[in-house]
Amino acid sequence: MPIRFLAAALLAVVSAAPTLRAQATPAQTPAPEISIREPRDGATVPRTFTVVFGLKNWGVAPASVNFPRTGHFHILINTDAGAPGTLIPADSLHRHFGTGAIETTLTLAPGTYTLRAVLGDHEHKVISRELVSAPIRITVR
Ligand SMILES: [Cu+2]
Repeated sequence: MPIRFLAAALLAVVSAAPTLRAQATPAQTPAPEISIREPRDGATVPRTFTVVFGLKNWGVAPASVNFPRTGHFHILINTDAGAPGTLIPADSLHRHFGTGAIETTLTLAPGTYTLRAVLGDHEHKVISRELVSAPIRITVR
């Protein structure tokens, strides 16, 4: 009996789907989301640790590739990204992953740090604020 109820409920959802689709704007594209999946905010990590990037509704490409809605990751250490269109510096606080890497290892001296992931375009420029992650705070022991 519960299965029959579930089937009826599913049928109702499927029937409603064309109506829902008709209300969506066809040209609407989902907003990109960027994050640092690992380490977690507030984590304590060893001097050398893995960083895993997260990205939704956007693509990853090597720095040399100019393709719409793609970019490569950067880690910003104890600093925020500039405005969209700003060149991301290449120094100890701005690490570039121009090969298209989606995870990496970092080695930092013991202390407390704020990390942000930023997707940059093929010219290493900030694309948009949506492609600057929320900061995470970590302690390196
Ligand atoms: Cu770059």
